[in-house]
Amino acid sequence: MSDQNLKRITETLISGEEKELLQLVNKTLDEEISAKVILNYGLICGMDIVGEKMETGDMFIPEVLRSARAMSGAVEILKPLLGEKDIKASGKVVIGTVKGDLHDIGKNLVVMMLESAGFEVHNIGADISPEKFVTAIKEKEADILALSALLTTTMNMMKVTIDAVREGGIRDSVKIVIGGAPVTQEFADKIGADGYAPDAGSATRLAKTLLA
Ligand code: B1M
Repeated sequence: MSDQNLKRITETLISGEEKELLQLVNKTLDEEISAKVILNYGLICGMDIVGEKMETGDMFIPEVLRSARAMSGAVEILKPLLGEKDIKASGKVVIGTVKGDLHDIGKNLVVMMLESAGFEVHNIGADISPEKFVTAIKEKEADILALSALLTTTMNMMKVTIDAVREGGIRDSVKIVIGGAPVTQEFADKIGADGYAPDAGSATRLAKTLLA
């Protein structure tokens, strides 16, 4: 039954039926399937299929947006049930998606995981300029700057942002971590980031390690 529910969650996410998706997520939780399983095996794999369809021209931006909205609604339901509530860490994080990039679903998942691990998180949004990141780090006295990028065309904005942090004279006071589908450890090393995390869970572990 649970496999069937997860399959229906995936299909409903792809078709962008938010109301039906939220009902299905609640029903699946009632059947004691964990939030993590629903996220990974129902929702994220659905978004991967949406991405493939977008690439092949089988789905267009308005349809992708409907799926993205439905995904965000489902994540809101799962939010209180995910995370590592019992592990408290201290530290302030400024996080955002780099300039030119509007993708924010994965970044918001990272926010959620960091918050539930006890970090004070300042989510400054998507399409954020290097200057805005620098200002936010200074204002919030952040220990960590977390940057997200989903496009190969905006990845380089991570380097530009790191350069701006250095030019702002605060590079030594903040650890910089990066993530997002096209990003790799090799890229992180190349642009002088302190770390790379492939997903929201490992972003939290990385943040804790860097501040330990
Ligand atoms: Co866009 N898009 N999109 N899109 N979109 C992708 C990324 C794409 C791979 C689709 C494809 O063609 N297959 C492709 C990028 C190709 C490339 O560059 N290699 C693409 C494209 C091309 C575009 C446009 C250019 C399309 C166009 O206009 N022609 C355009 C660009 C707009 C812009 O940003 N300037 C565009 C627009 C959009 C929408 C606005 C319609 C919408 C975004 C809505 C929103 O985010 N609010 C959208 C969506 C939804 C997608 C896909 C389908 C799904 C992204 C997503 O939310 N995934 C995506 C295909 C895909 O990823 N399968 C695609 C689910 C999310 C949970 O995963 O974001 O990877 P992800 O986050 C993960 C990890 O990456 C990591 O943790 C997260 C959770 O585990 N992570 C971090 C992310 N950030 C991190 C930060 C960290 C650590 C880990 O800090 C330390």
